[in-house]
Amino acid sequence: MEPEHEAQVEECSATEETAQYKTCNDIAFYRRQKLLKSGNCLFHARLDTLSLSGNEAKFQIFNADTKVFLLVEVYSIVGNVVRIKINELAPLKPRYEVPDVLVKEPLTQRLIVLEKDENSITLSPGENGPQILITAKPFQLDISLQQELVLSVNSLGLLYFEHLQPKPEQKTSAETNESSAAKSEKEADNDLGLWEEKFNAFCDTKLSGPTSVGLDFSLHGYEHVYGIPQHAETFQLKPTEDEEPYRLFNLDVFGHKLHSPLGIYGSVPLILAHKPKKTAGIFWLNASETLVDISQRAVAKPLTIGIHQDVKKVRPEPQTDVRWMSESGIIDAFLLLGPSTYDIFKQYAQLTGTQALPSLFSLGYHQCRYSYDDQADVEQVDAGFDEHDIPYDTIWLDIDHTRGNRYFTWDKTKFPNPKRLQQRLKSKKRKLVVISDPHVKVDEKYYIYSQAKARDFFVKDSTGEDFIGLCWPGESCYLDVTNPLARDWYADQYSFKRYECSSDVLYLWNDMNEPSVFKGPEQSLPRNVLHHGGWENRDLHNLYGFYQQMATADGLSRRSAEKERPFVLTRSFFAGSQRYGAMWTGDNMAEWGFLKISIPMLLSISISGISFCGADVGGFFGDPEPELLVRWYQAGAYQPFFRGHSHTESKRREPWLLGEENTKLIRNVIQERYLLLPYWYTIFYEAHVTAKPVMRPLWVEFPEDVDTFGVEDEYLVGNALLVHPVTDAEATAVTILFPGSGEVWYDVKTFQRLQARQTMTVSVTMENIPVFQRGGTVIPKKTKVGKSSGWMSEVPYALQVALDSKNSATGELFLDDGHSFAYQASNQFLYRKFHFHNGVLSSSCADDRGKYKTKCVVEMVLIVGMKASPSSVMVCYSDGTEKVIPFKYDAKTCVLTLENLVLNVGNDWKVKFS
Ligand code: NBV
Repeated sequence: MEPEHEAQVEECSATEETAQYKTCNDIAFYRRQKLLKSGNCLFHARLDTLSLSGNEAKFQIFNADTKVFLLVEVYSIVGNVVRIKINELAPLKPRYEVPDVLVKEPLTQRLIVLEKDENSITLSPGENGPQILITAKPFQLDISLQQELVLSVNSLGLLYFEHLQPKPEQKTSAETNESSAAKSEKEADNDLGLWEEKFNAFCDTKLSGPTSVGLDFSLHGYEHVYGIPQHAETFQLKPTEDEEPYRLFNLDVFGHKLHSPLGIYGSVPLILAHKPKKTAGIFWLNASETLVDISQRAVAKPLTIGIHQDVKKVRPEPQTDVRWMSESGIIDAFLLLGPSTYDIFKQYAQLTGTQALPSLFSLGYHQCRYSYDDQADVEQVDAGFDEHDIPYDTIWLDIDHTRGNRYFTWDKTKFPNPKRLQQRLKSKKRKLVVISDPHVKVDEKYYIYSQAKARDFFVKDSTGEDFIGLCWPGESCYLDVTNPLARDWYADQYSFKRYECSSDVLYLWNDMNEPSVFKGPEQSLPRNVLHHGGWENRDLHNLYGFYQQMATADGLSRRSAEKERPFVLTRSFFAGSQRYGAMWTGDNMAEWGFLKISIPMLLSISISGISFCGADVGGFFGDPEPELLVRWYQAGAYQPFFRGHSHTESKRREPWLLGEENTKLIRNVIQERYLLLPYWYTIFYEAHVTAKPVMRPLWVEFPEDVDTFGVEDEYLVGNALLVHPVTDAEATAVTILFPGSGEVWYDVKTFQRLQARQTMTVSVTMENIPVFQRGGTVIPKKTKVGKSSGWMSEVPYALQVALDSKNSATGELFLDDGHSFAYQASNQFLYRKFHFHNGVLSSSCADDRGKYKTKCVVEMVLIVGMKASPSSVMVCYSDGTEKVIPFKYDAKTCVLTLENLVLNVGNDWKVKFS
């Protein structure tokens, strides 16, 4: 489709700098909820209403004050998850229930009554399943697993539920002959923002009046809590008493500050609590603005639980109370009972899905800038990588590649031949990523606008007209991506036929999808704009970016008839976004503090299901000094999504612009990333099938080591690499915790062996950052780098075997074509296991469904930590033949090296060291 030529329309000159953001006291539902004090629960359960039918347990609870009945539904989901839903028994109209986030209706089990007395009933799906104790007066739930009380619901009595009411008649004060007392009562009402809420110049009128819900959860024995991204904050969540609560409300916060609980671009309402050996989680499925209060205390606990408590014997135990407060919707909470950390990841993934398997190219290095000037500029940058011998996979085009910020179009003065650009990139086995924002320029001549308008696919204002806001193109409408028909149409716009000059090497970037509206309340849509089904934005605000990325990813899959895997980067996200691609942390600054905080921010996102995450390398705003830029590349190379990006006013900073020495340092680390691509790809596959995060906090791998619980300056990549990026200027040393008692760690450069558990100060130079391989692991690598990941598909592998204290090691390699769905559709993959034990390294099949054929071979093997030289090394091939081969042994480093091997990756073979 060739859109008609249009006159250049003046673009929006608005900037984001004027936006103002709420603090909690500006939020009316927070003020209302905070009037409810703990220990004063007005809800009573009516146990006589309990019905158990199918796998569902239902009963009513009653608010003694408002006389409103609520319906509680309890489900036991297979695999130690309990779901609690609370809604009005008879709402005036339906309340919003979040669709599309759960992958499917969870598989439930039948609940039976285990015990019963006047004031309580215990339900359970069976002997080893969770037990749910329902107490009637006051209403409370206690959930235990394997005889241990994990969490309590409403034990602080903070259940809060504003039932829908008809709007009170508006009467003038003359009509009512209003007294001054009545007036001040009204003012107080206004202050509670029941039907109307003011913030600066904005007035939010509420279609349904007050609709807030809230509930408290007490996590027994837990004092370490994590999750609820996205905040530019520490990894471990802090108590919020006397502070602002953590806010989950997706906003484009221009120049966001460090260490703030203010919500930024995306949110995942999942909190994890960890104590030695055990992890628990709460997933609060609500897409409206949500505030989370955290408080911690020590409580005296009886030694056992349930009716067998021995109340005389007590012990102090830590407890974390988590209070969730949302603006609208229903209460729908999933209690993830673990008990192990990896069980929690599985339980959450069972609900919201796992990380989509990225195409191999997207794990390489991405070069981005807001914006490259024109086609020649892009071609020069591309050539620069070859000239400086730096591998990279994609170059990105920001908003200025379009005609007046009309997405899906090209500014032909700057990009006269986008097809040729893509062909050139393709010939170098590289890709192009272009931006596509959800705002649509109001312009009848712009086909995206006119078609979406004709189909009624825009978000409406409260009067039912298309909402018009300001964004990059000037006056803009916003696609209602919550409408399945709009998504379907939008996905189609990515087809090769419709998207002018697009080809199969063009991939996508969804930005500004909180969505961002210049001069809008908090730089976003007014909460009373209307979406599909008549829902207000307040009901589903946090889902907007999730839906845009879903539709974009769908469009990319469809354009290849579902054969090729999509790549879509999103700024805004929600629970489940992991199914659609990658996210990045948005507009950070070229400052050391932002480099440092990228680690806790990415850890929070990673444990919340989204493994494919990264932060702009170099910092988006400002100009990093060379040292900071180098350190950022060194950190970014060991983070899942690795992209250099900079603002339009920042100086150019392609990797070779800061002098020979810095170019070398950056080249080295990008090359290191490329050598490690087989490992990254394998751990992404693992995340895809088992839900284990790619970037892991130490406590996930060392769940019993309390000292790891607060660590947020180092982390693991997969289970094998311990990384401690340098995040301070002029650092000459960093202090590293080597976790795991009895564990062995090896410096990946020097092979120095370090015995854990210990904390050590390790000196650093500008050459590299501290990275250690865990003894007991095998890391698959490539032996050479190429211009891009595509150049490296035939390059032989190297196996880096690091021995543990028992002289053993294991590791995996996942391999397929790197880009299609054939691994799923026709088992075109290989999943191999490498095992070193009793002096034998073996290669075997880890999944016998895999049928992928490859000529690729393992050419090199490194055994790290081999204390003595063997006298001979022999290879046993899959056809039964054997051959003694040469080897090198370095007694100083204890490293044995085998070179020039020809061991097919797809075959079983053995190497014997004797
Ligand atoms: O599209 C321009 C930028 C983009 O480069 C950046 O990565 C986004 O986070 N975008 C925000 C718009 C506003 C930048 C000030």
